[in-house]
Amino acid sequence: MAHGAIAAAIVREGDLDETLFMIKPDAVLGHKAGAILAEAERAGFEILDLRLVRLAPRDARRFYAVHEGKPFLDELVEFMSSGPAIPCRLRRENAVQALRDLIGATDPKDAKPGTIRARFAESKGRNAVHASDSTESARTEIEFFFGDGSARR
Ligand code: IDP
Ligand code: MG
Repeated sequence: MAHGAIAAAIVREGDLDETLFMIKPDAVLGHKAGAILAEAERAGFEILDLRLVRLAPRDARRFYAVHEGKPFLDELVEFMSSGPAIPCRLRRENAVQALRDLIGATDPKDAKPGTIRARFAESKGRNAVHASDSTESARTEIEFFFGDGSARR
């Protein structure tokens, strides 16, 4: 490989980052997981890891610890532990922002047409998917599901 090509490959590699995506129980039980993953792949995300989990309420509360004290937290914990979910470790250029753009606003009524939540979410609570909101939370959330001492069971 010519020197310039190696340098270009290193730069490209450096532009890639990771984010945590999760298909929530409403979408898994609604048989939408395959279609949703296809959307992510179509948008250029590479699946680095993926698993199917049934979150215990305790683990759902730990995952959403930043929402401690919010009025919707109990409902969210109950929903997230009500059925299977599929956390996925995804990689792409500008992964965190690109995935947030792809999923759309929290409430499907506000989500842009064509986004995953506009297409697949039932409501603001049962909204089909989760995506990390920053590089820092991506790191923590990937660790939560795929690191040592993760919620793996
Ligand atoms: P996000 O998932 O778009 O980042 P957050 O505000 O971080 O939205 O909220 C986390 C999750 O909590 C949402 O995806 C949704 O499932 C749930 N949630 C947020 N706000 C409400 C609400 O007002 N009612 C019911 N559930 C909510
Ligand atoms: Mg959030």
